[in-house]
Formats: sequence, C-alpha cells, structure tokens
Amino acid sequence: MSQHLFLPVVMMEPHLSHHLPAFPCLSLVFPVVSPIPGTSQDSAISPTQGESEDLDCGHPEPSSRIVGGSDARPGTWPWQVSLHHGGGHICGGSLIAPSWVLSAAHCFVTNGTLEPADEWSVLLGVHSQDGPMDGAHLRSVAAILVPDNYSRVELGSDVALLRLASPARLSPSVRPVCLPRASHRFAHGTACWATGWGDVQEADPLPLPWVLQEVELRLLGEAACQCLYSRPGPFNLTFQLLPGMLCAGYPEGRRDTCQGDSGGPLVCEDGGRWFQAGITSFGFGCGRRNRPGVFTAVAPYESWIREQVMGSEPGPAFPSQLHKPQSGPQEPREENCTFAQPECGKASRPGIWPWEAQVMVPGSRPCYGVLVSDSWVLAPASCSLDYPIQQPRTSDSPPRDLEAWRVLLPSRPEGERVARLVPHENASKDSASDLALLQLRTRVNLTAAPSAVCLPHPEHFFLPGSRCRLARWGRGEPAPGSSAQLEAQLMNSWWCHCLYGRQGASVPPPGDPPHLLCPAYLEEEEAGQCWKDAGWSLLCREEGTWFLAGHRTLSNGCLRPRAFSPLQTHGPWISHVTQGAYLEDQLTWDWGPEGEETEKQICPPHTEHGACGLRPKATPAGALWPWLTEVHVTGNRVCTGILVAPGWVLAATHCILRLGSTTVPYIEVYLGQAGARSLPQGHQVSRSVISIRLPRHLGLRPPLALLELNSQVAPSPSALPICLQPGGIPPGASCWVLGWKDPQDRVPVAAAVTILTPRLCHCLYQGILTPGTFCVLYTEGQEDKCEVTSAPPLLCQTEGGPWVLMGMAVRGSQELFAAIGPEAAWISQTVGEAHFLPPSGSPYWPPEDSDLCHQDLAGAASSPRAAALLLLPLAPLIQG
Ligand code: 4AZ
Repeated sequence: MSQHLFLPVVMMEPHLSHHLPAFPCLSLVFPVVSPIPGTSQDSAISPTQGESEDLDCGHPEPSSRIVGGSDARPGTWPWQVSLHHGGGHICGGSLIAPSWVLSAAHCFVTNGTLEPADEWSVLLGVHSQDGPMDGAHLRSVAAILVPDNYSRVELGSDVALLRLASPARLSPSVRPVCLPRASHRFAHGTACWATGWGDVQEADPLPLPWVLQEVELRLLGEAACQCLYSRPGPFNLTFQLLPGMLCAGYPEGRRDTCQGDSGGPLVCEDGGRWFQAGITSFGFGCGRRNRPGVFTAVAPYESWIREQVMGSEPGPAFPSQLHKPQSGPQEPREENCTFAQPECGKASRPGIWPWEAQVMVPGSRPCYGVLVSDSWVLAPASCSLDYPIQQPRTSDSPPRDLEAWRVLLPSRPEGERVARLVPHENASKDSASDLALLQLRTRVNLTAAPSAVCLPHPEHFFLPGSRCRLARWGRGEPAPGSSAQLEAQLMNSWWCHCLYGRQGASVPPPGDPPHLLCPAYLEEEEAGQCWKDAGWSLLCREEGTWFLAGHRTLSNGCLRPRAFSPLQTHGPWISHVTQGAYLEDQLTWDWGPEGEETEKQICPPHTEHGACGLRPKATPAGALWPWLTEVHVTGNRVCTGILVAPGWVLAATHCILRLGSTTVPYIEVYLGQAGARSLPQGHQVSRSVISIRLPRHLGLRPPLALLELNSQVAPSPSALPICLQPGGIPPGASCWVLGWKDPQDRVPVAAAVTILTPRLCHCLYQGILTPGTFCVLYTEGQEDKCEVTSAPPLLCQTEGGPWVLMGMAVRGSQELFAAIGPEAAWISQTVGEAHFLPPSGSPYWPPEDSDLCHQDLAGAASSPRAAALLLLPLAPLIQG
C-alpha cells in the first residue's frame, strides 16, 4: 500500500515509450518460503455453509480499525489474500466464497498468455508475512479464469477469478467479502478502504515485517476521474477512462495503492457490511497529484462472476444495497474538476527561499540546505562529514553528538533540534552524492514560511531555456559584493553533456536522468555575487513552482559552477528515507517550436583540451556560431576572427594589419553575437587584444595572425573554440565559407562550397597561387552570399563530427583560402591549448608541375566554375 507512488501508465507516444515503464509490472515483492511454516496446506476441512445468498460476507471481526494508521489490525480485512508465485507475494486478492478468490487479470497474463494455475498459491488469514503464521493457511489454485476480452490493463476488464483446489478454512481471520450487484451504486466521495502488501512508494517495497497495509481512499465519480486524467501529466500524457473502471484517491495524491497491491480489494461499508467496490488495477505512478488509483469496478461483473462460479456451493454473496445514494449533486461535471496544486516550491519572491535551512553544527560556519518535508532537511553530507558522529544507527533517541545541532528555518527563531542524520551511502566531499538527510525532532507546520521545496522524479526533464536561480548550498563564506540576481537559464542537454561531459558520451534523451545540468548565466559578470568556496544549489521554476534541480558543493573561489549534479536521481532515496518529501510531477511541457531531440545523440570527439567545434542548433531567432568572432580594429574596420583557444583568436593578417601602416592597432573582439540580435542560447563576450603574433615567413607577409586576448573566455554556447586538423579535407566533409552578408549588420551566413583537388586548384590558378592555399567552388547560387573584405573563414564538418577550421580568406579573393595545415606547428607552439584533432584526409599539397594541367585550364581562374565544369568528365577531380 502506498502513501505514494509507482506504476506508470498510459497511452504514450511511441517514441517516448522507453522513458517510462508501461504498466503494472509484476515484481516479486518479497520472498516467502513455501509451504509457509505454521500454515496448513490444503487441509481437508469442509466448512459448513448455507445457501449462497446466506453466506456470511463482509463482516470483519473484531470490527474496529485504526483510522489514519497504515498497519492494519489483525483480522480487520479477513477476505484479503496474498497470491504467491515463484516463492513470493506478487498480487493481492479477496476471498469471495470458500473456493473462490477475486483478483486482477494482469497478475496472471504475461504477453497475452495466461500463466498455469498450478504455479500459484493463495495465502489466507495472514497479517504479517514475516511474523507468526498462526491462523494462516495456504491453498493451491485449481483454475484461473479471465474475461475473454482482457488484453491489456489500460483497456479494462482487469478481473480474474481463482478457483481454489480445496475450500478455505473460514475463521475470524478468513472470511469472504460481499460483492455488489450490478445495480449497486457507490456514491462519489464515499470513503472506502484499500489494502495490500504492495510498495509503500514508487519503487519502495513494504519494509519488514510485511504487515498488511490499509489506506482510506475516496471514490471519485467517473466524470471527476476522467477530468483529472484528461489533464496532461508527465510527458504530456492523458488517459481515457473506460466503462468498468473506477477511481479512488485524492486530487492531492499521497495516499494510494501501488505495485504489489494489484488484484487486492477496495471495500466500502454499507449497512454494516463490507462490499468490494473495486479491484486494484493500475494508476500513473503511486500517490501522484491529480493521478488517483484506477480500479476495476466489481458491480458490472456480477453476471460474469455468477457464470464462472455457477454450481459451486456455497457461491459468493451479492447482498442487496441498503443505502442507495441519491443521484449526486456533489459529483463534479467533467469539464469542471478541481486540480490540486503543488504543495511545495512556492516562494513569494525569488531569492527569499522559504525552504532555506541553516544547519548549525557547533564549531563551524552555518551550512545551508533545504527543507524537503515537514520534518526533513536535505543538505550536503560534507556539512557533517568532518564532524565525528558516533551514532548507533538503530537508536530512537538522538545520539549525543546531534544534541548540540540546530536547524534554523525561516520565521522560526528557535532552532529546530535534530533527531537523526542519514548520509547518502556514497557520500563523499566532492561527489554527486554529497547529500545527507537530517530529521527534525518535531515536525514543523508548513505555511508560507517555512515551506518545502519540490523535488523532481527521476524522469523529470527540465526543458532547455528553463529559468533557474542559484541559491546557497553547504558551507561557505559570504563575501561583500553586489547582490546580483543569480539568474540562470538551462542549456540543452546536448550542449551540457558534450561541453562538460565525457568525450564520445551519449546524451541522455528526455526522460532518462541526465548526468549533468548546465546553467547559462544571464549576466556577463559571473562573479557578481560571491559566496566564497561554497556550494550552490540550482532551483528551477516551472509554472511558478520551484524545484531543487541540482547541487554542487565545490566551486573555485567565487566562480559559479557551470555544471550541476542533478538531484532527480536521488528522488527515490529521499522519498524512501523521509516518507513524505514532495516529489512533484513535471509541470512544463512546452518544447518550443523545434521540439526536443528524441533520437540518440552522441557527442563529437573532444581533444585533450576538451570540446571544440560544437554548434547549437539554429533557432528561428538566428544562428549562433560560438567561435565566430568580430574583430574590431581601430578605424572602424571589422574582420572575421575565429576562436582557436580560450585566449586566442585567429584572423587573416591582411585584414588586421593594413599594408604600409606601422602602428599596431587597438583591437577588440566580440563573441556570442549573431548580428545585432541577441539569441536565447547566448550572451555577448568581449575581450581586448594584447598582442598580435605572426609566423616567420620568408619574403611575403604571412597570411595568418594570432591575436592574444587579455583574458580567457570560458567555454559556452557563446564562446567555444573551433577544432583544427592538420592534413587534407576529412573524407566526406561538407565545407562552408562563413561570413557576413554585409559588414554593417554582421548577420552570419554560411555559403556551401566544394574544395577543389590540389591539382585542379593548382592548374586553375597557375602562377598566382602561393603554396598552402585552398581553392573553393561555390555551390550554385551561393557565390554572393557573403562579402569578403572581412576575410571570412573556410570550415568543414563531417557527419556527427565537430566543425573544423580549414583556412582564412586570402586578400581580395572569394575563392582562395590560406590553409591552416601548414601553420599547425606555429599555432600549437604559440597557443598551447589549440584543439588539434588527429590528422585525417590525404595530404593536400600538389606537385609543382604545371604539365599536369589540361590546356584549357591554364589561366581559367577568372571563371573557375566554368573551368571546373569543363573538367568534370575527368572526375574524380573534386573533393569534398
Ligand atoms: C501495480 O503496479 C499498481 N497507484 C497498482 C496500483 C497503482 C499503481 C501500480 C495505483 O500493481
């Protein structure tokens, strides 16, 4: 039985179906050795019973129950049975007649096949499945009956009858429940009870000693339930309720059935007898908000049940209903149901966090964490790792060492005392699991402040562009400084994983837990607010509700972390320990115009210095080329530059240094620009140039110049170095000239080109070509796309690979590019951190022998396209 969670459901779009398990998965909940000691097996007692309608049903004895508790009292639900398969409890069921048990079809049908009855056994009269089994007994199953039209749980008819090999031995702890007639009406809002040995939360099995759990659930009318399920939940899923299904639970969730409860009864009292209204069937998760449990309604199956049990004496009892509900004015209409709002994550003003908890450990600075429920605080384990705790793990009284600890919460001037500290099992100072839970000695009343933050489920997908804030986390020293807003916006997961993750890593698709979360900061000034040597938590907002999305304990000095450890992988541990933290479903699903990648994405190769040549997808707002740099030279000249390392830009010498001028110009560079517009993925970065380096060349002025920046730029979608590659054009690459349409608006444009083979190039430009020059042929119609005075670069990209810089335009030419390859040694000596990929492609440079040239070509450089076309029959001549 669950106070909460798991068994996902419903109608997924096929491409998302791998993200969520599809339906009630039958898992072995706990093993029981069979036959169970202390139980009798198929003992041949034939109960003395009257005619079927006289079968005493629905009377527990003793009849009092613990309201609000979750362990049932022995004997309260004497019809509850446990169905065993393979030595353990799999499903629940209810005794409806001495030889008949009612349960759910999905417990017995695997891939459309009904499992053999003789593999199942029924445990009756049991309370704790780990305790004394007196009064309990076991029966074999002679037959399992399932309606012909049952196929899948979400399509309904999830009902099964089990005929026992010999009748149950009736006693105060083994009695049948009453069944409703087809005409029986259970009113919307009726309080009923569900029972079982299922999980206590999603993926959190009932702990020892496996005592039968009970939970009070309210029936929801069909319209009310459909209304809740018509509103998209996680993954934008909705669910169509079918006739013969019934819902029970609460809009706010938190009380529910769960995996392992399936097949068990939902019973409601009428005139002093308990009638079984429903059979636990499925739900979306367990205990989730606006996702009540779905049950098979029993009343519609009156005739089916009667048919199956015909002839067996005594059969089940279908007593008539004493209290007919008046047709309900209280039943809400379908279009009009009240959705429960999250009970966590509400802050009246960002930055004033009502869940902020300061853990005060004697002798050290306050350590910041967050309140996750009315009695638990989540904080870095490193708050206490260096603090000696001799804690007998099982003791109820707080260990002496925790006596002196206090937790300060908003609006509660008295510090809270700490009862228990539960570090994460992998906690270490610098790990993604640097987490600990602290239990407060007394529960706090959750109001506007203090209140709990929301936690994400493992499958939560924080959308790229999500608005987030940073908050204090762990121990650190406040440094005086401007009170920046600490805003952040999430990068998409491809960027995050390829920029900061492992090389060649695959990017987790939406719905799989991410390995990292990367915020992009809105302010240029990253050290705006300093919280020295501290940690940070990442809070992200969805529909006005704040989630704790990530955390990071270590940061360097005042720099804000660029990659956070996601918290969602820890949700199950947190809810297991706290049994009440607020795991909240995802609230925002607007993917934006592009949608999100669902096919598998792999990160392009990195170099030893990290990622290079990655480019964000263009958005309707424009395209960002992270290495494309505007180089502003004194006198209003703007040249193209390419970021080749965090502190270096490569440009064409002729554009930077004017011939004849002897003064060294003042140069500033701008990154993260896409023309005049600012793009959602980026922010602008500027640096000034402190030195210009030229390679040593004999005679002629070298074509390439390196500009040293006054400080490095941190890698981001706005500023990321290009990759370099010695050698020829990588086989299969596509190549582009990347420039501006005009030097005023500087909106980047890419013109597709083919790089000519060395021989063709050599022949076309005989006599005017300096060695180490690429010639390109523009794809039809692309010739005039970009202007050339700013000396644009030539870039190539192979499928799935990073972008590689091949050359920079030669002065005055649209077709000739000074190649990077011959300068590779100079670049790597000067820059150190340039991103050189291993060489690929065949060496490019041709023999200096003009005899190889076709006669018609000599001097055809004024029309290379025409010349090249002339040569095409001599293919293969064009590479790229
Ligand atoms: C199950 O897996 C299951 N919260 C049963 C009930 C519910 C979810 C899952 C309803 O058997």
